[in-house]
Amino acid sequence: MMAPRWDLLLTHANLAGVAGDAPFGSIEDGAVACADGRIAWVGAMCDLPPGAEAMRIEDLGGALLTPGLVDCHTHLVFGGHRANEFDMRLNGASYEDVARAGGGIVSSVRATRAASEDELFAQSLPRARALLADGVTTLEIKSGYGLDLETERRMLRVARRIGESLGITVRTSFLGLHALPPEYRERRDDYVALVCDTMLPALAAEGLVDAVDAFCEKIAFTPAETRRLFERATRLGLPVKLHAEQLSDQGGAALVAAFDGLSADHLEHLGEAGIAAMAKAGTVAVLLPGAFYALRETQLPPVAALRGHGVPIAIATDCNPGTSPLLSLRLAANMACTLFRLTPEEALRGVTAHAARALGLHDRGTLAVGQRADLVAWNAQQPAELCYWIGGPLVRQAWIGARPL
Ligand code: DI6
Ligand code: FE
Repeated sequence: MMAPRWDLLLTHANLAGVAGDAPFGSIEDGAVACADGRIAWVGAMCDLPPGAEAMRIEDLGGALLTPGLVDCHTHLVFGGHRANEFDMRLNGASYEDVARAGGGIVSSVRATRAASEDELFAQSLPRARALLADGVTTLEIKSGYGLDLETERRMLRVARRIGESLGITVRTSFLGLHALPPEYRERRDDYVALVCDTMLPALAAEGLVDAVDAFCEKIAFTPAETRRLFERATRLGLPVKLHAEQLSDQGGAALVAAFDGLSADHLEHLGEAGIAAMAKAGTVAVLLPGAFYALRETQLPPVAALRGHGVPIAIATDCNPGTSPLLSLRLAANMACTLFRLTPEEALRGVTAHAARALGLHDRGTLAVGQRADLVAWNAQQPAELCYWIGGPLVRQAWIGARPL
C-alpha cells in the first residue's frame, strides 16, 4: 500500500481531545496528520505508518495539542461599553438604579443603533481577536442589541464579516427577543409580532441567521412569547437555543428541549423537570460562569444533576458589555472549575466537543480522522493546565483547517 502523503504532520505532541475513552482523550507522544484541511491520521508516534510523508512536518517537542476551542455563546458585537455601570454597581447601585439611570441592555441598544456597520466591525473585531489569542477557532455571535430590523441586520452582517476577516467559522444566532426596546414599552405584543413575523423571516431569507435564541426570564420574555418565536423558527427550518433559568425557573430549558433545541444556556435556576427534558432531547447545557461571577450570583447551576442525567455540559464566555465582559474562554473554563466544580476534563470537553455540539457542529471539537484540522498547540504539557493557569499567553500556535492562524 502506498505511503500516505499529507499536507501537515505535527509530531511528538501530548494529544488531548482524541475521540475515545482515555482520560482527557490523551495520547502521550502522539502525532496528528492533516490533508485538505481535515485530520487524516491521529495516534501515537510509534504507530505512524511507515514511510509517511508530509509537505510540512513540525516537531512540537512534547507540547500539548488539542482541538481548537469553540466559544458557543457570545454577544461580542455591540457599540460602546458599560464600564460606568460596573463602577456604579461597585459603589452600591442596584440594577434598578442602573436601569433608571438609563443603563442596562437599552444603553447598549442606543450605542449599537448609533454605530455604522464599519464602526461596529472596528469595535467588535478586537474582541474576537482576543478570544482567538486564547485558543478559540470557532465563534458564535448573537444579535440582540439592535431590536429593530435595520440594526439587527447590521449586527448579523458584522458577525459574518468577522468570520470572513479572521478566516474562522462564525455561527450567528438571532436574538431579537433579548429585551423590549423603549419605543415598544407599552406595546410588547406588537414587538413580539415584529420579531417573529417580520425580522426573523427577513434576516433568515438574507442568510444571516444560523440559529434562533431568546432571553426567557421575568425581566425579558415569557415562555409563551418564546414558544411563538420557536414555532416561527421551526417553520423556517432554523434550530433554536435559549437563555434559560438564569435568574428564575421559567421552564425555559424544558421549552427549548421540546423543540429539540441545540442548547439551554445559563441554567443557575434549572430544576429536575428541565434537566430530564434536556437529557431526553440531547440539548446541551451551556454554563456561563462569567455572568455568574460578574453578577456575584450565589445560586449554582445543578452540575451534579446534569452529570447524573448525562446532559452534555459546555462552557462559554457569554462575552457581553453588561453581565460578562469576558474575553477569555480559558478563563471561563477556569471559573467553571473553581466556581461550578467541573473537573478539568469536563472543562476541556466543555470548550471543544460539547461546545461544537451546542452549535449543531459535528465536524470539529475532537482529534479524530475527518474532523476539521482546527488545532491549537499550547505552551503547556498537560490538558489540566488549560483551566489551571489563570490568564497568560498559553497559545503557542493555532491552525484553522491545518493553515497557521
Ligand atoms: N442575559 C445576560 O446576562 C445578558 N443577556 C442575557 O440574556 C445581559 C446582556 C447585557 O447586560 O447587555
Ligand atoms: Fe448571553
